[in-house]
Amino acid sequence: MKEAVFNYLRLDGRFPHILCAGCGIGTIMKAMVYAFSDLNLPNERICVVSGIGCSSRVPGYLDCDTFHTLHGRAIPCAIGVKLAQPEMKVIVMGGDGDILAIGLSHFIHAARRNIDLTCIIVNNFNYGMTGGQVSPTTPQGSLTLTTPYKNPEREFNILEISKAAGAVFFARSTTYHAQHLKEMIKKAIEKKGFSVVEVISQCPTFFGRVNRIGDGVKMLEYFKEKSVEVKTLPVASRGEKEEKFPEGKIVIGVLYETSAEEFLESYQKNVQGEYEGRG
Ligand SMILES: Cc1ncc(C[n+]2csc(CCOP(=O)(O)OP(=O)(O)O)c2C)c(N)n1
Ligand code: SF4
Repeated sequence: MKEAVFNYLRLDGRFPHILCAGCGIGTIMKAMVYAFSDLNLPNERICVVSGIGCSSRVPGYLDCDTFHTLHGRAIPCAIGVKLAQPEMKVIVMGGDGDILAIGLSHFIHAARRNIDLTCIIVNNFNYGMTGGQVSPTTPQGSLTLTTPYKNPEREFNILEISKAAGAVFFARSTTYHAQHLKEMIKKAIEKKGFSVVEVISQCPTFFGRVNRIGDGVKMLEYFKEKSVEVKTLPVASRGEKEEKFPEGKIVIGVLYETSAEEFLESYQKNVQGEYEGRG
């Protein structure tokens, strides 16, 4: 019998995929379709939107509504879909460059509005598709093909940006933790409001090789060794400033959760109130 997850994949000649051997993006796609399956989401109620980049190729393999749009523009397009079809589960999938460089202001404003979207950020610490340039999440001191003397800039803390902008949910996982990643994606999809999942993923072709971490397997071993689930940390130290990758630990799990009025709800309320006021 065909596994239920195959119902979410376009098997009509799309595969094999274009990703490099050992890339983490396929694992993230797999976790996503297993999350859809566990949540029993009908294909016609899912829309996955992406910009441009290796991570953004994922919607092309999915058998649901998909929207592969311009670099950095996935979030505004997803907002349009959600406003037109509020009953859809709308998921944005993109790279650290797509969402946090060219698309950053869209990310911040979507979080501020608290619109009901789930944003999956594939953090491979560089621009994979265009040849391994530095990105806003490249750790200070790491090598990329455009920072051959080590990146002098401090990297973004995606958790702090998300919180400050108004996101109501933030989880982090890695491609080593496939089950954990699936659970984080499920929680994010179920959360009403703007939810973010940061996935630490390997780009062996550029980041792993250039930083001498090694191939895909070596990078996964690295994630395994460096990660710690937030629930296992003493409560008092959970909110502390994290040690930073690559020297420090990668803290995974649900790192932030709160609730606030969702954009479509406040929008409906205001529009309705306005009409009632006039009547
Ligand atoms: C407006 C515009 N600027 C630049 C590009 C070139 N470009 C395509 S993908 C990309 C970066 C992709 O990096 P990231 O979002 O981190 O995704 P990854 O490939 O690492 O998954 C860039 C700069 C483009 N397509 N459009
Ligand atoms: S360049 Fe990097 S991110 Fe892109 S497919 Fe290859 S390994 Fe994956």
